[in-house]
Amino acid sequence: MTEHTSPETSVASFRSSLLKHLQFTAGKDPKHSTVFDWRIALSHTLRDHAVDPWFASTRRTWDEDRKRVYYLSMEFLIGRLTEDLAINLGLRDIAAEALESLGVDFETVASEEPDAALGNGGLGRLAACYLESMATVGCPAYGYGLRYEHGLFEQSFKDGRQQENPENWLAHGNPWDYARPETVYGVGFGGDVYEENGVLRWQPGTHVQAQAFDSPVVGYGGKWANTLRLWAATPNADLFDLGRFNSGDFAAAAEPEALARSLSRVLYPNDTTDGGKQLRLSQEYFLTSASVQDIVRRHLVNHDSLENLDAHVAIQMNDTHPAIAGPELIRILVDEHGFDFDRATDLSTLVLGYTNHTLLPEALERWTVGLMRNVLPRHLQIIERLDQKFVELQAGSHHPARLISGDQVNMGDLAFTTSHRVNGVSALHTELVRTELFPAHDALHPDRIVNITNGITPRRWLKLANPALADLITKTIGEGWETDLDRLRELEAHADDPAFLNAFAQTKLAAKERFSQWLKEEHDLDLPTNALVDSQVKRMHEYKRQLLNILWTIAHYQRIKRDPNAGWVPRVKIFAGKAAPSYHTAKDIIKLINDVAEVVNNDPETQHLLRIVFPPNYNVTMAEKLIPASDLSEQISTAGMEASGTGNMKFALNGALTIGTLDGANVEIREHVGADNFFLFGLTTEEVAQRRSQRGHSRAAIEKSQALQDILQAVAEGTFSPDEPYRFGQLVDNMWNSDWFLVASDFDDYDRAQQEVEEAYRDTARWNRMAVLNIARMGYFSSDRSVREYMTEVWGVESAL
Ligand code: GL2
Repeated sequence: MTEHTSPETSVASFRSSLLKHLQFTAGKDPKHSTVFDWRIALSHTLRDHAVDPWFASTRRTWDEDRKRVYYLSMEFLIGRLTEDLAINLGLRDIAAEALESLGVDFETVASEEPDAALGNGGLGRLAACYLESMATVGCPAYGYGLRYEHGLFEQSFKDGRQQENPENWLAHGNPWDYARPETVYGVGFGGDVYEENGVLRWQPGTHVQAQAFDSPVVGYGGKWANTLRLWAATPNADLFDLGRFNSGDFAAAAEPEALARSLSRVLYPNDTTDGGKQLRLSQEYFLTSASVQDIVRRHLVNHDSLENLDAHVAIQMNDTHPAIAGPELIRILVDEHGFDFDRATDLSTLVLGYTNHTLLPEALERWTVGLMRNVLPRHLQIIERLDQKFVELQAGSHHPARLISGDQVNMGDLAFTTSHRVNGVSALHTELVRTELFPAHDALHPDRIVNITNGITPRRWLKLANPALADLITKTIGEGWETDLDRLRELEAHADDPAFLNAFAQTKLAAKERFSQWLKEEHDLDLPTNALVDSQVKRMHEYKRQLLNILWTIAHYQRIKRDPNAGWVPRVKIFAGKAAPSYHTAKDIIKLINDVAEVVNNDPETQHLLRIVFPPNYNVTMAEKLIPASDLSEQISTAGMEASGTGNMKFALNGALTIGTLDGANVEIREHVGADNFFLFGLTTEEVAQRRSQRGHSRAAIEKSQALQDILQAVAEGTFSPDEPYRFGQLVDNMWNSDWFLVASDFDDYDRAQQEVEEAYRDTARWNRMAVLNIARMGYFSSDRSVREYMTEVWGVESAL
């Protein structure tokens, strides 16, 4: 086995590799090198070190004919890789020293890397954490995704409103991946199905080529490495019409090429909603088909049949996006390898697993039968047959669940029927998946649904993001917590030690200063470091209730104005997050937050006690700076609506206390850290259902709350939008008359919990003790634990370590 790289690599040899790459890869001499050149040299030097463990792991998997996991995901929200890889290879300090000896600063170079933002939010970041954990625990695996030319749009604010600008992470190339021009598959679209000698044949109307790009994913300690294989749509050379080009029609000549490329051109910017667009379905099939073809080809390299596929292959569908994997695998088995339909279905089901990430009806993908027929006519036939089988299985039921209902193909139901395991992502969510989403399926297959609570990688989210805290932990309990996060429990013994609590407070201050400096440099924003930092950072969505937070902030502001000397705890309210470009209400809420910030931040009476900071373009890199600097984590979604959340875990692991509802993984976080160390408020899932069924619930709630009436009146009167007093009329109107997300119903209890926060924070020792207990008890939420559960409960794969 390849050893941890660090002992063998000296600063001197790292330095000479850097210089070699600077000269031969970047083509520069040190005297004339820019930060970009140094980044190219650094990333190539690090990548060189990844190759040995990568080859060794791949070779062992082949030699021992190990079962492999294939993680299919439309999103991998990776962020930057330089420091992550340096840490996992044990080269972080060596790289920094080598650069320093050349007069170059590691952080400056690492900060030059653009974020790989190939994802929208939690679902995509989870996939990235799981990749890193699979490599760390030695699970032989491939991540399969799309190599989008443009990741998630960049957000800016113009007059406080969100603007979307194209993201261009590949503009200067990607130093991490290897192009594999020999690994290409044709992916078919459209066309017809016809019969030939009693067998059905699909003759696609067009083909688009998928080309592989591979990056090594190295686990912590460098003992194992897996592959992230991203597909890019590459048009055949013959798609370019040279005749037309020569005759001067340049645009038309390039058109077929452009169309083919569109499959990996851009990430759809919708978080938990779906547009139902043909291009999106085509992207999903493009990813799935190329991956399944690749998996089948790899299996056949050293097995003579596909009969034993399930012994060697586990395919995980990250949400319904790759749900066409079932029909695709069945199609390949039946049409190309002569399998009987039922046997092909059984085998596919043994191979496939499906993770559900949301209950929101708008997120459960449905495609019209017409669209399916146009794009994937053979797959539609297969789905029709699966639907028949599904109805037969439910014999006796008057309203059987269907894969196709009316003119809609239900991808969630399809994913369920073609998987041997279906999992939710927190205990509460899994229960709701069982009872609300898939009760008919659950009755037929009571063992199929399992829970696997999400996790986060402690390497990126503690060691990399919070070096001061990570050092304190290592000094206190020694090394090893990075791969055995339960060891953080040992910190509990220090939770009453004033010296330790003080040392913890110093790490928090250091993180605040770091973030404050970054905010100044990047966004010219001021963050006081002597205040309680209260953060809500995530996608903008009504169910996440940023509105509840900003309305409370208005109440807090009004109270400070009324009584400025009441001993208020200075607070900074941080908001960050993007709204889907067509989600108008979410965009109005962004505008409201920015408008309130404008008034509050410019009020000399309150400035020293309350600030609102909303940096644009929240991404992984910002999260790495912001989360460690936070004292309070806002996890305030309407109960029953956030499947899990993972930001909640990152904050608690970094010693922020949570103010939250009994939703998603909040429930389990509270159980682990202890109810005394968590600020709970709000209706429960059952109460939410009850409340929604009461007519006039929002009006009744507002009429009961003087605070809420005052706030809504201020907003409605244009206190925060003097140039356009009725700007937020719709938001206010909706609060009185509908309020599906129960902002009004939960307001007073949230207010109460915020008062408790205020009181707890005044007692510094008590607060720090609570924070330390949070850190100490978060071991369960390591993504290593989640991945090991998938390995035993879903994939049937053993660690190679
Ligand atoms: C999400 C859920 O909304 C979120 O609660 C969960 O933590 C993540 C990961 O399981 O998945 N589902 C989803 O579609 N997105 C999410 O973040 N985008």
